[in-house]
Parts: sequence; C-alpha cells; structure tokens
Amino acid sequence: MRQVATLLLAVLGLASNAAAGDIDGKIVGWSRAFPSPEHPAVVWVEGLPTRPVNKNEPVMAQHGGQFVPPFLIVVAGQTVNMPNEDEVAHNVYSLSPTKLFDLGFYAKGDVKRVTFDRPGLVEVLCQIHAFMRARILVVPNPYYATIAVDGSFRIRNLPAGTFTLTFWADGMTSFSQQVTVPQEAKAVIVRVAWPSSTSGK
Ligand SMILES: [Cu+2]
Repeated sequence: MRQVATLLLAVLGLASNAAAGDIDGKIVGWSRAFPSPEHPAVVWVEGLPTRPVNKNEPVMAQHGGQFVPPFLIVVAGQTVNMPNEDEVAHNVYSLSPTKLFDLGFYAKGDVKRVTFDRPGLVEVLCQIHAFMRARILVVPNPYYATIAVDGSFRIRNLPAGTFTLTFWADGMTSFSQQVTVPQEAKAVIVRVAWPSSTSGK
C-alpha cells in the first residue's frame, strides 16, 4: 500500500498580483541518494492547460557513440532534434508505448526530428550500438521543475487553485501530492516526504 506523503504547507507573503504564485518545494527523507545527474528527479503539475513553450526545439544528439544528453525533459507536443554528429551511422528508435518510433539509419550531419505528443517516459536506443541508451521524459505541460541535488524545486507562475503534483525519480515509483496556491500567495512553501515504500522499482 502506498504510503501517504506528509506535507507541510505555509503561505509566504502577500502579493497584490493574485494571478500567479510559485510552488517552492523541498523533498525530505530520500530513501536513497537521490537525485543526482545519473538519477534525475522531476516534479510536474497535473491537469493544467498548457501554455506556450519555448519555440526552440530540444536537442538529443548522437555524439561520441552516446546520446547527449542522456536524459531530456520535454513538454508534450514538443519536437526533439536528433542530429548524428558521429562519423558512423546510427539507427535511433524506441519501443516505449509513450512513443514508438524508428528513424532508420542515418549518417553524420543528418538531423531527424521526433514529436512527443503524450506524457510518459521514452527509452531511446540505437539498433547498431546496444550500449547507446537515453531517456526522454515527456511532461504534460510547462509547469514542471527538475529537483535539485538538495531536494529543492520551484515551479513558477501558477494560477491560484489546487493542483496535483506528480513526483518522478529514476528508479523509484512516482507519487502524487495535492498543493493549493491561494489567491493572495506569492509563493507556497511545501515540504514533501518521499514515501519510503516507493523505493526501488
Ligand atoms: Cu548507434
């Protein structure tokens, strides 16, 4: 049974502009040494209508026989550029249900693009080089944050309301927690205990 995360919530300050507030959070009680660059952790808001995202298309290159970066967060609807910067050909594909694709063989200088429509985790592989692995985490909207090594995160410019935050960390089971951003709030401070029963996969 999933352990319910404890949450302490306090409202900081008053702002004349009631339109937006930040969620200023901190994860406490990690059961392992998370997060780290090798084991990223991300939090996002469920159920909010999307807002325009940066027009720049994120890049995941094939470089030196690896995917660079090996972990990429994109917003649903975004297109990722996948250039081959190596002298050798690669064949980039995924069997993940979130996004099934096969870009075929392509050589140095070629750029292929993939649009990720649905939220979820996508494992990216190369048919030629079994050691090449990367992951793309597709979040539902731009209201997300990477959780820092010290457990802190900040999601900016939310409207007032009650939202469900989903916490994801590599190798751990995701969990959700509700947070209310009051009309008058400039920022809400949340402390979230990562449920110990969700460690491991
Ligand atoms: Cu390859």
